[in-house]
Amino acid sequence: MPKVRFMTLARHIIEGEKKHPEATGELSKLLSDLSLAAKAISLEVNKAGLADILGFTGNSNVHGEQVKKLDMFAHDLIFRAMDHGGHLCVMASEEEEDIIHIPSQHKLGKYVLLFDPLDGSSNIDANISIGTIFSIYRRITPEDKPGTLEDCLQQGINQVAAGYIVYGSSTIFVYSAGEGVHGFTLDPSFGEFLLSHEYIKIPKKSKIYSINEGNYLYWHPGLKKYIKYLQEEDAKTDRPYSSRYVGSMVADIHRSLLYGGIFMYPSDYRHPQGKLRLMYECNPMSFIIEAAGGMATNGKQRILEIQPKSLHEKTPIFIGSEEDVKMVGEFMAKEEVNSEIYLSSKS
Ligand code: P6P
Repeated sequence: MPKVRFMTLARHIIEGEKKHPEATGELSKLLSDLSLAAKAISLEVNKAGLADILGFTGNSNVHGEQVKKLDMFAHDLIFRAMDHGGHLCVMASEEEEDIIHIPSQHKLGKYVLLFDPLDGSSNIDANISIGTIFSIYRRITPEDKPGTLEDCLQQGINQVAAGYIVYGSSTIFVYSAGEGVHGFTLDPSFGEFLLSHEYIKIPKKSKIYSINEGNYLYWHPGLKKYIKYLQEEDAKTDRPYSSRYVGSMVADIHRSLLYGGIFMYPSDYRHPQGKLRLMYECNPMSFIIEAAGGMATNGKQRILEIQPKSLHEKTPIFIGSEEDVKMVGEFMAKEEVNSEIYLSSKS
């Protein structure tokens, strides 16, 4: 990894905006506000086992999933960090069924923030890496009124910035605002995110695949053949691949970004749309991976070109090294079966 400049996240964001004379600095401040929330979440995640905030709140989120205290903490913290900066006209979160309006006493801004406050939260008690994912758009409705659902339901290609924070052995803030993908590692000794990975590029081809093989029975026939292909021995094509699966999207995709790899959460006949959410998981991650030279599809279509229909809609996702994502699409196209026959199949 080439030696990077001694630079904070805040300084890097400002430098990035300086390349755009028309920039108002609002995006810089928005991202800086987000990094403040990330530092506070990191502190709580790292002491979760001690601060007795583990365990269920007894509540459940809009998807009926038991919500861990840390989920709620992260959601509330991001809201409180972002609601008064004057940069946003509306927000949306995995933890809230509807869009989140900016309190009337605060100035409205031109941006929209969608976020998953704590992805992978089912791993919290096992001390496995978890993360925050965020996606930022410019509003498309008139600027003198509160933001609307229409401002939130934009195609991923319209994102102006996106990123994630992975709370692992260290806390890393990864973002792109269209000028490359950059990573910043939190130095807890003085509470700054310092540039640690500049202009990250994902390898075009890898030898790591990441998928929950427990669902093998329910997969598309072409996906079954693809995974079996990866497990065959052939030195010329770097096979067999290694299998790595954390079960935390941010951790699995962060590893794929740095080492190369393909992460897959496909549809299957139990979950025709897969499990992961388009707006605040798949779109931001696809924005990052494409900005790093990778690829992200739903098996047929570029994720960023999917026209959203609802805030919490799910999509199958195949994301990572370009050649690997292309190949799995080819395997599935070859085995393409009529969806009625496939969905009713039992093997
Ligand atoms: P499964 C975590 O619960 C999550 O939402 C993602 O972070 C992760 O990639 C996926 O679900 C894991 O799902 O079904 O393999 O446990």
